[in-house]
Amino acid sequence: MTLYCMFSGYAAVQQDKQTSRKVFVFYPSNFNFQAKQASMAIIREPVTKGVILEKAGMAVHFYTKNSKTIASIPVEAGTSLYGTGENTGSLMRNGKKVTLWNTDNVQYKAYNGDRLYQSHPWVLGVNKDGTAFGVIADNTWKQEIDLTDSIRFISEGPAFRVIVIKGNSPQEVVKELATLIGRMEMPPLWALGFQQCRWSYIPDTRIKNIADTFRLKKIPCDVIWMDIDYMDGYRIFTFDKVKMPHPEAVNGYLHQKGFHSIWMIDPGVKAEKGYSVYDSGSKGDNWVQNSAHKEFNGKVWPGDCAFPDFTRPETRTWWSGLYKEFMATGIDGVWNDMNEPSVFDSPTKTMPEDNWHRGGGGLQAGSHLQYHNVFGMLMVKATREGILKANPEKRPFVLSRSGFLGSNRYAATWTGDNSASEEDMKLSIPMSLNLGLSGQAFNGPDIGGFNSNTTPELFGQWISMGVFFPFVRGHACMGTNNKEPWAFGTEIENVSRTAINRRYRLLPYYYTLFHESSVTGMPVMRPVFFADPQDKALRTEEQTFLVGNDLLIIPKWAVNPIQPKGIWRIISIAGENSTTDKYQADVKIKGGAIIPMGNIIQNTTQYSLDSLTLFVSLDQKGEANGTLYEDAGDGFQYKKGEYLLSGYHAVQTGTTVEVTVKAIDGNLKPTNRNYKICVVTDKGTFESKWTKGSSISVEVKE
Ligand code: MIG
Repeated sequence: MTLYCMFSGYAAVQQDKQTSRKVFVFYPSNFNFQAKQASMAIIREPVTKGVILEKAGMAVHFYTKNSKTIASIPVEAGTSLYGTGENTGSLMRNGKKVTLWNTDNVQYKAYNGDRLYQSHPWVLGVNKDGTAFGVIADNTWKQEIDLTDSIRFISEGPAFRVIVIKGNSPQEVVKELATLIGRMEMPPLWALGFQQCRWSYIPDTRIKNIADTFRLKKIPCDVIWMDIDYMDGYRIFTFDKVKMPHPEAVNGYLHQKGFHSIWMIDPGVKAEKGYSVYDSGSKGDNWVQNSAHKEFNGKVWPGDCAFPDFTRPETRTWWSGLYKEFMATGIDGVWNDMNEPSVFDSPTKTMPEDNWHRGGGGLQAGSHLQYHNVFGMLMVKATREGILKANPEKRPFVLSRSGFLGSNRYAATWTGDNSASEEDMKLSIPMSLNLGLSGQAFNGPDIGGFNSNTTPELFGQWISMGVFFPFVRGHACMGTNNKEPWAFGTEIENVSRTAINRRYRLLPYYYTLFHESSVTGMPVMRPVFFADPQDKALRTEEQTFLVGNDLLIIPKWAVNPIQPKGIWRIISIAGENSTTDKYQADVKIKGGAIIPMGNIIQNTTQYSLDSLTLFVSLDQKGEANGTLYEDAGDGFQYKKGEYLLSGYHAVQTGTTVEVTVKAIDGNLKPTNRNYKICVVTDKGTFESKWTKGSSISVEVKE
C-alpha cells in the first residue's frame, strides 16, 4: 500500500475493475494505528492498492477544534446531499445539522427532530452532472454531521478515518456502500405482507379477535404483533399469568389462520434477585458498568434495570441463548425496542456517557460515549443469532428501533414514535428514502401514526400510500383510538382493503426487489431522482417515490409532484381507478417495464405463482423487460441454488404484443404456469387469455 500525504492526511484507493466505483480511505496524520480496532460499520475492508491521490479529486481536511475531532470535505456548489440516516426534514440534506446520538425522541419533537433513534455517519452526494460520491466517518462516537456549507463530521472521539466512495451514479455509490457495510439478508416472504400492531393487544382473547376480524372482513394480513404488556411485570422473556397464560396457544391459533407472530423484547433486565434472566445475567457478569465499574442500574418499564453489555462477546452469546425457550412457544419474529438504550430516570434519557463497556473479541473497552450508538446494533446482532440458533431452518426476522450504519445486516427498522398528523405522514417518505440511501432498505413508518388519535381521512390517505413502503405495519400508542383498517367506518375499511390488496398483488415484484437488495444493496423504495440523476428538477422531489426502477407511487395528496421524463402509465392493480379515487395513490409503470403480479390472497401462506399476470408497458421502440425472483419464501435452500430467476421480454410486431419467458438463473425448475399479459398503452389496457407455455401474446387494437 502506498500512502501519499495530502493536507494533514493520507489516503489509499481501491478501484473496482468491473465498475467505475472507487473507494478512497483517508487517514489523518494523528490517526492511532496501534489502537485501531475492527470497524463497527465496515465488514469488508476496502482493498487499497495505492494510487496517486490527486486522482481522488477530493480532499479531506482533518483538524481539532474545541477538543472535537473534525473531518471536513468541501462540496462544490450545485451538489445535492442525502443520507445521514434517519431524519426528519427534507429529503435533500443540504444546510442541515444532525446529531448522531441514538435518542428515544417521542414524537420527533426534542432537538428539533434532528436527533433520532439511529446513527448513520454517512452522506451521499450527487454532483451537478449526476455522478456521485459518498462519505463515511468511520467511528461510533457521539458526533454531529454539519452540512451547512460543506460536509463536516464533528466527533467527540479520537482521530478517525474517512472513507470516500466515488461512482458514475448515486446507484453505484449506494451499492458500493452496501459492499462495505454489508447487505440485508433475504427476509422470509411473510415479512413483506401487511402487519398489525398495537400497544398492546391484551389479553390474549383480543389478539384472536383481531386476527379473526382480518379473515372475516377479507383484509389480507400476515403478522400480529405482541407489544410490551404480554410480559409479567415487564420482565423480558416472561409471560403474564393472567393476560397471557398460554403464549404457545396464541401462536398456534395465529399460525392456523395463516398469521405469523412477532413479540417484543427490550434490553433492560429487571434488577431483581430471583428473576432468572437477571440471575443468569449477573452470574455471567454481563451488565454495563457505571464509571466506578459497578453494575449500572436505570429505570425503564420494569423499574430498576441492568443492561447487557453487548460489546462483550460472552454477553452476546448469553443473550442469544435466552431466545431458545422463548422461540419454542412458536414465536416467529422479535421486536427489539428501547435499545438506544432509553432510560427513564436519567437527565439525558439514556445511560451516562461515562458508563463503561468492557468489549472483547477485537473491541476495546470504552465509555458509553464511544459505544452508545452501537448498543442497539450489537443487541440485534445477538438477537438475530439467537433466533437463528433456535430455528436454524428459518430466516430470522428482527425489528429494531435503534440502529447504526450497518445494522441492516441484522434487522429491519421502523421510524419510531411518529404522530397521527398529516405532517408526519408526508415526512415518512423522505425519512424512509434516506434510510434506504443509508443502507437500511427494510424500513417503514407506523401507518396511521402512533401518537394521538387518527382520523378516518388521515388513515385512508396513509394506508393508501403506506402499503408501498418496504415495511408495512399499522401501529397505535396506548390510549389512542382503535386503528385497525375497519376501525374508521365502512368507507375507510374498503379503502384499506383495496390498498392492501394492491400490495399483495405486487408481492412477486416486491420479493424480486428484496432479492435484488440482498444481492446488490439497492434500496427497495427509491427516490425519484434515481430515475434520472442528471435531471436537477428531480433532486428535491419527496412527495412521490419509486418502488424499484419501474413503479412510481404518487399519493393523492401530492401537489404538483415532479415526474421523471419518459413514459409513465397509470395502472389499475386491484380493481381501483386511482384517477377518480379519493384515496388510492396513482401507481405508474415505466415505459419498457414488465411487472409480475400475483392474485389477491389473504396471507402469504397462500402465495402462489401458478397464475401470474404480467403488466407490460412498452417503450418507444415497442419493447419491455422484467424479471421475477422466486424461492421457497423461507429457509436457506436458496443459498444452495434452489431459486429461479426468470426474465420476461415483450416485443410489439404490428398490432401483436408477444411476451416470451425464459429462465435466467437458479436450479428451481419453472412450473408450467398460467400467464396472462396485460398491456398498458395510451389507448387503454389489453388483456390476453390465461395461457400456458413460454410465449403469450395479445392484440393491441380497439
Ligand atoms: O416507552 O412498547 O416506539 O412502538 O409501542 C414506549 C411500547 C415503549 C416505544 C415504541 C412503541 C411501542 C412502545 N415503546
